[in-house]
Amino acid sequence: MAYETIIVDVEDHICLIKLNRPDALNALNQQLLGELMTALEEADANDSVRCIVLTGSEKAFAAGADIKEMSTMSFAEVNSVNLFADANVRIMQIRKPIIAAVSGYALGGGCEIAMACDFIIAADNAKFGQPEINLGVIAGMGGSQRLTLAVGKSKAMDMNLTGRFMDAEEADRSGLVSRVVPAKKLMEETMSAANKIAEKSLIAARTAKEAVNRSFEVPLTEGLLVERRLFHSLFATEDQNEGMEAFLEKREAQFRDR
Ligand code: CO8
Repeated sequence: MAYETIIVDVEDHICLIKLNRPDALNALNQQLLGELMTALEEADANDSVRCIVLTGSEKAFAAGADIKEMSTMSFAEVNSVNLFADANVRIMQIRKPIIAAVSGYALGGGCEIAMACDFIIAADNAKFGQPEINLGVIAGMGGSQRLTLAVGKSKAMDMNLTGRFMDAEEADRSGLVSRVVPAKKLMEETMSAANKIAEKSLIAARTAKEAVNRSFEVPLTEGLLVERRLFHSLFATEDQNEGMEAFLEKREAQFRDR
């Protein structure tokens, strides 16, 4: 499919999706969100893709929902714009691993989309924020929920109430991102992480993702039971056999996603 607001490139089992509205700092309008959802769902269905990377430009991952597009909407209109509400639910339904590579601003909906990915690798110039309060509204795509789960109540309240930005160092310290790398090395480091994931058994990678995500939804005892059952289920795969045999034979495993 031909996209106008994103650039999609599939190479060596990695699907790289680049948000591409440079004049608006990658603000998320309906078109971009629609194209992003289609690209993610296509990557999930594409057998040659084993990991997805979502990124923006050096200046902005995404500076939030498109304020120009949103500003004149009535309650009825904003209430009926399913793409806003659905976007991060649909991202959660993608079963392949997704890494967000964040450089520059990840604000409002931009921060929320990054948080809906499986983990965030931040450039040292990254800035995260939920500044919706400055516009007379609040976060609407997970910024009051996922941010609180990631960094705890005090910092989430601070960011949602004052609208202040969190820099990369604070985001790292607070657990919002998995690591911080020099801005110039962001894509190299992210693609290296994506390649590592792409080398694993896709069945195991999907299952690991499913198990971690369950921890947000269910109590610990239930989550541990789910994890145990998922662990058991992997013993029905050829990849488990191959992974363990390869270890014992001191060679690289050749996973076949079976
Ligand atoms: N929407 C539309 N256009 C934007 C946005 C945005 N979110 N952010 C930046 N732009 C545009 C600017 O208007 C400007 O365009 P132009 O050149 O035509 O005037 C261009 O991008 C460059 O921006 P600036 O000149 O402002 O660049 P600066 O470097 O001076 O500042 C900032 C960068 C700090 C990122 C600044 O642009 C800014 O504060 N942007 C807005 C950030 C924000 O408030 N984000 C939250 C938006 S609301 C939201 O995300 C809610 C999501 C939930 C919806 C769920 C509904 C169910």
